[in-house]
Amino acid sequence: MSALVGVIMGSKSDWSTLSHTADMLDKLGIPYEVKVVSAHRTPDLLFQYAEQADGRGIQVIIAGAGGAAHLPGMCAAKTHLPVLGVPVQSAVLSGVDSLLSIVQMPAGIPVATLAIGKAGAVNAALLAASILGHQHPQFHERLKQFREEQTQTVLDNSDPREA
Ligand code: RP5
Repeated sequence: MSALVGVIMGSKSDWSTLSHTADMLDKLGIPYEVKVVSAHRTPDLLFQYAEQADGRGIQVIIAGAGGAAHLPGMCAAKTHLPVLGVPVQSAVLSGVDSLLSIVQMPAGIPVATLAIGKAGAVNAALLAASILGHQHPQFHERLKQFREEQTQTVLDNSDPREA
């Protein structure tokens, strides 16, 4: 199966965060592609990527960026595909800048905004599985299995004093 999820990020330096998205997509068996696409440094590439993604079979775009994080919003402006935004934890403002840059979209162009950093990166992959699962029921099954295992792990480790 060719890639269904496009994982893009503003810089190579975002990979330490977005690699958690990739790990979870791997775990769920969802085919994806990864690419550095910068809203500011490669704006023409961003437009081309967003315009062509649908035609290439991509069904969900996960876009991570930090600081003045315009990538998810500009991507959403150029595609009808669902765009999930992951705010990368920036060095100077701890990712609050990234979060506010991504979440405050004007009515009319939505970006589904996740939490700052690793939690958001992991959850973006899980949300992609939820979205894709209607057309590809195997991803709903894997998502269900992941949730059951997660629940069991918590139940099996309920004493916080145990290592
Ligand atoms: C943003 O600027 C990127 O998404 C990255 O989080 C941040 C810093 O980029 P680098 O200077 O590390 O390339 O565009």
